[in-house]
Amino acid sequence: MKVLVTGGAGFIGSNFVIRAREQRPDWQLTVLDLMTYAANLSSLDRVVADIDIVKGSVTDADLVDELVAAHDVVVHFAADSHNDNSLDDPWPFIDTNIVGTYQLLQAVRRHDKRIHHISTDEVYGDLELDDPAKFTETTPVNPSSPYSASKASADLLVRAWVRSFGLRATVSNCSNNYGPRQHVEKFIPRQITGILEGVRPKLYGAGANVRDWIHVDDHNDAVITILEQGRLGETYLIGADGEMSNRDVVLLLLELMGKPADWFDLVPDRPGHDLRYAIDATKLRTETDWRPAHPDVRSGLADTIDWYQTNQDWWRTAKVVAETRYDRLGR
Ligand code: NAD
Ligand code: TDX
Repeated sequence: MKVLVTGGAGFIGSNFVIRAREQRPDWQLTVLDLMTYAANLSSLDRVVADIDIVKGSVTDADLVDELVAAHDVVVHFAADSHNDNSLDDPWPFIDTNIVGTYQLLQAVRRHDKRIHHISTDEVYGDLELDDPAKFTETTPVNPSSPYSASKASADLLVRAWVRSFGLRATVSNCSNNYGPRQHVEKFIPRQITGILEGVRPKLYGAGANVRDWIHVDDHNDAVITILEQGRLGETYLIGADGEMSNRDVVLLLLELMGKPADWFDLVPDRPGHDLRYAIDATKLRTETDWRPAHPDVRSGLADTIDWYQTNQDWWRTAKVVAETRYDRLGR
């Protein structure tokens, strides 16, 4: 099977390519990636001899058409992905996440291929902290930020192309991922690399917001499972019951990294900050044999800390750029 992986030099996409090489060695993989600030080509060092890499944009209709025609399946990770950046400059989110998805859908339709669209639980908005409810596939979309609105828009385009044109597509909405090769602008790598540099973790607001953490390999195993066992036209929520407040994540990182429990700062909150995300993955668990292999966030975080400690060349330059941006945003 020839698989086109968009955004394959980013966090989840690069881990997907590495995982797919291990788990499905007969797949021929091509990465299409614009190599924005969020990409790191060295994430693919381990597999570079076995894959094709094309530098280009999912918004480039001619390039997308040519690449889709030459593959059987598209796994669409490419996106601008950071909420804070979408509040600062929304346009790249509209362009890549909405227009880019449109170009892929049109090419997949023209050439009668299959696409799996990667999305996020953020399209459903947020839940109250004390609400026992979780998101399911029937929760109405209600996005809060320019980023999540652009992802919800892309999800709706996929659904419309399925209904109107019979497109062979599936969608997955996953909760917050953690693991190796995540950009240092994101919460967990920002705090781990900060602690390694002697900088106290920074919690937005009171640190009470809750995220539902899943190891990136569990997300990618679910994507492989949906490609093979998912029903066409369906949406699947992916999550591993990893709800934690941001404060509890920081306390765990401090403990694992040998720092005192009060060694963090509260900083100004993100505007429109979603309170809580939580995933009910019953549909995925019922319809497929996927089960998370890393349900223990504590041991997953310990491995992630090791990775950032061992791979400082991977993140040092990006760290300076990301913290300069945070200084400007006052966070
Ligand atoms: P990332 O920012 O680490 O990687 C995104 C990649 O897409 C980068 O390599 C970037 O260069 C590439 N890209 C950006 N614009 C492009 C364009 N126009 N054309 C081609 N490539 C382009 O993001 P990530 O965290 O790996 O997220 C991947 C996908 O998973 C996104 O669609 C995101 O919405 C979704 N998702 C992420 C999470 C999470 O916790 N990180 C959770 C659920 C869903
Ligand atoms: O320094 C920080 N301090 C802090 O308290 C940062 C960077 C974040 N936070 C908080 C904000 C969120 O409540 O931590 C939580 C996680 O923040 P992010 O890593 O920015 O993730 P989030 O906004 O939850 O979105 C992530 O999960 C869903 C990904 O970035 C998205 O791409 C994905 O769709």
